[in-house]
Amino acid sequence: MAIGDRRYGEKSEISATECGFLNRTQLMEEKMNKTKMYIVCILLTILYVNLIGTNIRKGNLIIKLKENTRGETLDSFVNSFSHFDFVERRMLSNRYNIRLFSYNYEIVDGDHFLSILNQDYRIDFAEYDYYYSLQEYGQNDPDFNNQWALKNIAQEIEGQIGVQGADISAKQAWDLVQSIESYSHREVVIAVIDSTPFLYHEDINFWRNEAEINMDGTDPDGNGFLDDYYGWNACDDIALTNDNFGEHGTHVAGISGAITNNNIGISGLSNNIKIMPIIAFPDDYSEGYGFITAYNYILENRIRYNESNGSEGIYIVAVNMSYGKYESAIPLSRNAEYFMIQEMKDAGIIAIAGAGNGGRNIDEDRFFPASYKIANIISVASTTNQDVKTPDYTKHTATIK
Ligand SMILES: [Ca+2]
Ligand SMILES: [Ca+2]
Ligand SMILES: [Ca+2]
Repeated sequence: MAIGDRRYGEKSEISATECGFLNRTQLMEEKMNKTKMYIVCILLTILYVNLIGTNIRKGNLIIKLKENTRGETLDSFVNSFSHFDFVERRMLSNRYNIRLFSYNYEIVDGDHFLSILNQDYRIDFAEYDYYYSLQEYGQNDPDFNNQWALKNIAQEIEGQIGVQGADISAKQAWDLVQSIESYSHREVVIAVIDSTPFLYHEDINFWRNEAEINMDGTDPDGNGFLDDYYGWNACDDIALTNDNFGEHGTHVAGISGAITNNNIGISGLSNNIKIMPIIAFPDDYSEGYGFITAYNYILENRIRYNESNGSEGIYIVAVNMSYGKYESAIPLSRNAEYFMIQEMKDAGIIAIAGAGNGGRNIDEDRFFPASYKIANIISVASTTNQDVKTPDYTKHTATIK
């Protein structure tokens, strides 16, 4: 089961989930400033390396000399190339007699000079001095380089060269908080209301209710939901099982909750975030009541957490809503969904709502829940890897930064 297919085509509504979450947690501004400086330094380094067209540090050479090439023999060796402005710069390893030298690359071509040096009886070998870069977090996931929405380095995606930096700055966020769980000292959960994901996906961090016993008809954690070990089936208001899992639910869960830096698949937007699956879609369409049941499950568990100061309940910080309905006749308030999302705001939960795939202006042609005017809703549209809005998705309304 592949996750993250949409990464090739767009920055999906899900991909902004933690973007919103991180904004709301108000990550330390001074660290952000340091990060910006750090990024500028990296970019300048990249620019410099690009300008010289190679990772070679021109004018430097690293040479391992023969053990007896020391003292006068070393002086003689250096002097024999003095016409190239050849000088010793520093000792790198006295034990192995490895040293850094410099020369004037405007006088002699580096390749040519190395070919001469490597035939010299006084050395073991000579080589260029290359630039190294830090191994960046997330980089060992094999498909990370396709995840331009996390880091756009102008890579080519399906024949289209991206615009560098047109991304959600995920890596800068990771620099600030490499593990949300260790940062917050508690299990942090995102509820994903969708179709059933594949609950045993090897690259997704699913939440499990460890205080529950699965499928024994009991409620040992006392939250009022029997057997809610994997999550909740809001369509039928029963415990979630792994039957009939769907591609959409797995994909959406993976965008946020894929395990980063595990050498498998993609990188998740959050590190150590847990994904709580709540099922409101038995198929591609769903009746509306299931969503109210879904919101109820989220609220019951988060309010319990709040009221017990974290000793019970679940620390659900956000809910992902990659769904909606075009229905301009719906009042902007005074309906059950509006009410429940407002309650979520009061409980401390951010609601991330996709702004629709119909290419419409949802201020006029309303799409709910994205069109509700509630402070905890982040309505998210989609851009391409060239930083223009995806035509088939919503337009005019959602601002992506
Ligand atoms: Ca329970
Ligand atoms: Ca049980
Ligand atoms: Ca991974």
